[in-house]
Amino acid sequence: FELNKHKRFCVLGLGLSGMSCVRFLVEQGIEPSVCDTRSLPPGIDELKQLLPQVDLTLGQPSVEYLQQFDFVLMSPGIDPRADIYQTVLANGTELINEIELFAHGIALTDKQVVAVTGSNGKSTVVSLLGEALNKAEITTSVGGNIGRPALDCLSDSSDIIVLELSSFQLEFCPSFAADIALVLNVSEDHMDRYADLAHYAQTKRAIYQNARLAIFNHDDQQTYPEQHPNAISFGVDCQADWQVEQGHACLQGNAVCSLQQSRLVGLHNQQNMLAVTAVAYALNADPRLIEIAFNEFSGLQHRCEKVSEKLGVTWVNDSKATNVGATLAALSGLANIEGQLVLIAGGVGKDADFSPLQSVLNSNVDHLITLGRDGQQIAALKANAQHVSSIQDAVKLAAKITQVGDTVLLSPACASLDMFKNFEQRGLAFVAAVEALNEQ
Ligand code: UMA
Ligand code: ADP
Repeated sequence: FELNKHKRFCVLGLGLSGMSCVRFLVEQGIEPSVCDTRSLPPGIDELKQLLPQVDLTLGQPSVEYLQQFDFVLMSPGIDPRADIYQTVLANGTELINEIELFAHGIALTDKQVVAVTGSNGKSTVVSLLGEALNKAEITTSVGGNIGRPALDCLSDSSDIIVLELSSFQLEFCPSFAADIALVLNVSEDHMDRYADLAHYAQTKRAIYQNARLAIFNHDDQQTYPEQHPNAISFGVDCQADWQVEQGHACLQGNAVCSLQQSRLVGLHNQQNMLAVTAVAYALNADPRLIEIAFNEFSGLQHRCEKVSEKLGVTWVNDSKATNVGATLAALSGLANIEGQLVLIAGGVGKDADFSPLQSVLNSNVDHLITLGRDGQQIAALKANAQHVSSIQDAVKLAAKITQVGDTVLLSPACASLDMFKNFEQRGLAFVAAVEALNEQ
């Protein structure tokens, strides 16, 4: 489509993404209308400052309202399957999103774009990739689902933009073309927004459309691009182009950089570093500098993060584990610990099937404590699991049943939104509850 003043745009949803769309359109000389179903959306003050006379509608929009626009910019948090959006679409209004605007904005620059999706590991990979490329003096901005809107990165002076993209962000952006597109893995998540796993996986694979280079996970069929002319893979499988051999990221058997000094633990993080190496290498980053970035990176907060040794127990905050795949990765990373393992899990399950947790809950986990809206579903998978009503109670109970040398892991396999603002707040509440434990 053309970014044209004569077309009518509605920005639907005034969160981070919606506000970045408003700013971008205003810079292009287009004044959009704005709508949010909430009575007090987060971006409202900024909006009123930027566009005091803006046409703003709060509350659920009607079909008649939306139909007056040529384009409706859908916020990632809005479920497009609702009848109203399907009706509007059928009547000729185009549904697009921030990433579609990004595709138009990037075309006016000579920047390159790396786009990363996957069910787990996205934030770790884009952060580490940003560090590695900047270390290699390839100036890089990192944005997207990680928190800084993609559109905001366009005004940076960097040569590369690395975008973390969620499946929601890949839904309405037919013009988006990454230079390098990477799908890390696909496991069940957001089943409350997709018909089934195949639909969710297909949405993620849309990241490969028009990409110059597609990078996929050889161990995970759901990540395979369909007939891409230029695709390479990483994985444990011996047919993968990139593999870890003797602690090194290797391309077709040739060692490129060492992963041995990295502080990131677990097989999943080895795969994350392998994927980062594949991208950075394709951008001609110096492998010695990639390796230095790996050695310096200590991991992100709330991802299998060791937060305390209170009472002689190792307390691990993995609050970002908002689906089953992430909790499986955490449990596999802790498979060889000495002492007992207590797992705290539960929250909003997003219609997930928790049964893949069952065998590891019974082999690797000594005590299971659950909480939150769907915690009982996880508790049902293990005998003697205990359900509690707050994170503080979970921590106190964990302290009671552990001894010096044991480990307590918060890895919920669920979103936090029933009890917390977000996963960060949940992780911080866990840490505060641990700190509040009485030493004697
Ligand atoms: N909402 C309404 N009415 C509206 C618009 C939104 O009720 O009219 C609700 C949504 O249902 C949602 C919440 O408001 O619960 C936030 O939605 P939003 O679309 O306003 O979100 P933004 O603030 O724009 O943040 C979005 C991403 N949010 C979502 O995809 C839900 C952020 O990812 C992202 O960091 C940001 O854009 C910048 O790109 C967050 C996320 O939870 C971290 N992502 C999911 C995940 O990682 O699993 C996909
Ligand atoms: P995302 O941005 O995709 O949510 P994060 O890097 O924030 O990914 O990590 C989210 C959760 O997934 C954390 O619990 C982390 O330990 C786990 N994780 C990270 N990388 C992987 C991976 N490659 N496979 C499975 N789980 C992973």
